[in-house]
Amino acid sequence: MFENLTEKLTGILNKLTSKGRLTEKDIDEALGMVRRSLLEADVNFRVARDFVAAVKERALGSDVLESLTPGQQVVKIVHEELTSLLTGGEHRLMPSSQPTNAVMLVGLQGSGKTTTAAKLALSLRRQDRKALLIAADLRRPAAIQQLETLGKQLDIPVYSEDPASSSVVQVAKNGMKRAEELGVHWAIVDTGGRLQIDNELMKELEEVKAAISPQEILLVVDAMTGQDAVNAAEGFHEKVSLTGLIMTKMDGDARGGAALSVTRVTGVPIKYMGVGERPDALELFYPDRMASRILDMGDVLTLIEKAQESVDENQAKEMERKFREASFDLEDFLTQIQAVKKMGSLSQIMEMIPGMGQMSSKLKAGALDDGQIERVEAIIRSMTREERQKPEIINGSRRRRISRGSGTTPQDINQLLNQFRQTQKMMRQLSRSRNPKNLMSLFR
Ligand SMILES: Nc1nc2c(ncn2[C@@H]2O[C@H](COP(=O)(O)OP(=O)(O)O)[C@@H](O)[C@H]2O)c(=O)[nH]1
Ligand SMILES: [Mg+2]
Repeated sequence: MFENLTEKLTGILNKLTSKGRLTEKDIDEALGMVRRSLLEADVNFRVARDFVAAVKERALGSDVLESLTPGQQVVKIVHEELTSLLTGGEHRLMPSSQPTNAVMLVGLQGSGKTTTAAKLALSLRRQDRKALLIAADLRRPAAIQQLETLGKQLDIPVYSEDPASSSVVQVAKNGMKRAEELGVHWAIVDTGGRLQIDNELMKELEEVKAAISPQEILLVVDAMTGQDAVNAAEGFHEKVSLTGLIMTKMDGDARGGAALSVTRVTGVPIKYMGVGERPDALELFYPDRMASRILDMGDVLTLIEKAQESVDENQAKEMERKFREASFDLEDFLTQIQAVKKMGSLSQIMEMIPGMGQMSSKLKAGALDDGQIERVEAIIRSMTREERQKPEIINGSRRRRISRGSGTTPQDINQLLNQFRQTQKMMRQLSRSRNPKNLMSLFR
């Protein structure tokens, strides 16, 4: 996600931080490039313009240029402004006093509503919130079946009716009744979509809305459609008053423009994002973490959460402690690699590790393949326990032994150790900050 944008922004900002002193002209030039990168990423031009203006005002208005680390101050401002760009109201599902609430998913055909309905139910179950899926897309008989299949796979109940003798409003109402009987916290209503916004569709959605008064109306938008996604969001919001957005297909080569513009344009917060086809490929949306990812400052918190889902809880707690204390060794690295394999796509995981975002685009370009991961695993396996815990003892002869044992070259081993040292350094800096959530401390 966002590889191109990340590469460009980090390039521009690294150049700034490498200079000791900055002039107004330096800032102007850098921000001009930032603006161009945003436009190339398909960010709405007004959003890009205002963003750059806000950064510039802050960068020139305060003592940034006089500070000892002007470049880093600018990075900090860019991070904060990106966070603010992505922030809009309540980013979590809104709780209510009722025991059973409805979330209605709306969107254009193919945006990912049905898939996301199932993902959302699964994600809620992981937080001990039960859900019922309601199949209220009667346009295509296959849609009901698709939801039923997903429900069966994930062991989540699905409410449906024979489309020949029912209506969307009926299904929604009866589905809510069933949800109350079952005592589930959330009824997730999957609705039909069209290729374009049309009156008939909007009327149908308004009727469902009136019939069940959903707590949440979430628009499911395909991030790959760029500015069209933003236009769709404006259209839906006008008709049915959205409470939030779910950006899907963020795993694809979406340039990022939609995600970066949509909240500023509509005022509606992104609540989740879809990052793959698998049922567990749905992530909560956190503006600050996303800003960190875009600037390749990593997203260690999401990484830890992912690990918690795939590693058992004690192991994850231990891992988190090690992250914080920076006592993470190669042994843990190996455990992590194995957990990562369970978590799914490696490139997604890498995006969350500080400084590794660039690696992830290489991975996608095929330069870093699963074979290389196997190699890393083989290298660590060929090390003694002591070497894994104290990699600094690995000297020339140990290096040769390890490379023979793992069928790799001493260069491969150096490379791995360098990477590992970098990661460790990041963690140490991270743990030194009072608030480990504050990744910006890495830059102070
Ligand atoms: N790669 C990827 N594919 C997705 C994601 N969400 C949905 N899809 C795919 O998009 C296609 C359309 O999804 P579907 O849920 O049927 O869309 P609907 O018409 O809005 O209900 C399916 O092939 C999904 O697997 C996502 O986050 N990432
Ligand atoms: Mg569907």
